[in-house]
Amino acid sequence: MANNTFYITTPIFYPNGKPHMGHAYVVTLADTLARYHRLIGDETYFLVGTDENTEKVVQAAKKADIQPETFTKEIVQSFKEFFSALYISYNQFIRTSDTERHWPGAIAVWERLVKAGDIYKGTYEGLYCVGCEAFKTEKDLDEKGNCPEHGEPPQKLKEENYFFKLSKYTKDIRKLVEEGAFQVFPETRRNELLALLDEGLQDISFSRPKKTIPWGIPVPGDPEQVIYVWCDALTNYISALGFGREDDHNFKHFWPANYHLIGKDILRFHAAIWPAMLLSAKLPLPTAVFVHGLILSGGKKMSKTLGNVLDPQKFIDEYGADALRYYLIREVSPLEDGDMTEEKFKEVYNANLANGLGNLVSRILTMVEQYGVDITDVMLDGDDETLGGEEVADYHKAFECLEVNKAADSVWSLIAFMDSYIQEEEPFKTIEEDEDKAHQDIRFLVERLWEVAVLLEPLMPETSEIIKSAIKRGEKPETLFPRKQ
Ligand code: ME8
Repeated sequence: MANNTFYITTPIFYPNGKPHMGHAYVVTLADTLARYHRLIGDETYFLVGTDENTEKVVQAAKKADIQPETFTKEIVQSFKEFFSALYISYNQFIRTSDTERHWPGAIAVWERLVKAGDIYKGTYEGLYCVGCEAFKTEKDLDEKGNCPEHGEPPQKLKEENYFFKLSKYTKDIRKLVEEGAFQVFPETRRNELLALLDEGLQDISFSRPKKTIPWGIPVPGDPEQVIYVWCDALTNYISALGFGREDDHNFKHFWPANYHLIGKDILRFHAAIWPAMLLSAKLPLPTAVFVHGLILSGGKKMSKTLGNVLDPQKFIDEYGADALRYYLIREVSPLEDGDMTEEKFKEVYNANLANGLGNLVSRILTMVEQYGVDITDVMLDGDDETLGGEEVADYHKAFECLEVNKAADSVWSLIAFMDSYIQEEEPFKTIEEDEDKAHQDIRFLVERLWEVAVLLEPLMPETSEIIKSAIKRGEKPETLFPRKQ
């Protein structure tokens, strides 16, 4: 029987600075889901990338006094190194500056919109926030007339642009959302979208003058205009699969996506503009958009002014990538905003990793070594009939609802069960008077430990490997937490 396909994407990030904790969060969440789907046998494709043809990037390069090409190349390299340090198992890293892989798809979509009669020329007179890379209206601003997100006044623009007939698709999108053919999770975000659709969508500017974004994708037939950042960026999800190119096998195979993972800041783009573009282009819509919460620090948005910005690389260097992954996955619910401080991080690191999982692994394998327990015939396939059955079922259920924090909870329930098993059965004592029973108990614990390692693979891939190889050797790992001495 053919396996299911599973296609998951993250937002493509602006390469105007180094990766921050929010980037670490969404790629870890997506990676955990991708690894889980590989674990259950789905043919999985996981896409990440960078959003480069933007004014924001042009400005940052100018400030650094480097050509945008060189500037982005360096930042992209740092993103790739960061993803690799965090064990992000992406299948492709798409760059929107890639003229071979991305541009044909973006141009092909534009041409389809034109063919549908949905692109027209007009004059845009209004406001633009470079921070958001988005057009604004007065009601989007705070009382001082600033963008609430970036604290700066937007630019005043008067430009001749091409417009997209977004208004035409309000009803169709609403119907698809209500029927469940296009899903938006969680419920709060779905309601937010429905409220937006109730107001009715306005036509939007879909191109910018070339003089503003000198290196964007030229509008077919009008070299003075470039395709507007969002029309360009959103198409990455299909251009990366080969849409618009001769080799479109992956597009045919993996599209529509199962999930676009996004933050709530870009809901309108993904849940209104993108589906409208796909309807206009007569292409299938993604099955679902999943909107995760934001990571706050000490209850506040991270900002340089508040001095509460947490650098993900620092956590990887000090505690190891799996410890950071653990925090982001278990201590933050993907459905709500979550909080992170170094203090809280250290607390759960000590309680659940060093003294929790680390201690348990060490205790069990020390007994194996000390008492010469034969674990070669212990079933090590991880899916045998077990007392952990209930936890395993909960784990799968949690993943189906994308509640990765609950999946981690069920692994830690299994860990707690094993701790209490050792406490109750006391194999370290019974070894004196009933060696057989002690060996049997320890073998049972090793079986469960293997199960824990299998279940941990999507969440903490390195830890999973270390535990498995320690079991295979029958020796406790040299170091689990901390990884670095
Ligand atoms: O918006 N907590 O790129 P971007 C959790 N290029 N996640 C956060 C976060 C936080 N505090 N801050 C950011 C863009 N994120 C566009 C996207 S897609 C076609 C184009 C995550 O570099 C969250 O997923 O600003 C958010 O949507 C994304 O980073 C924005 O990244």
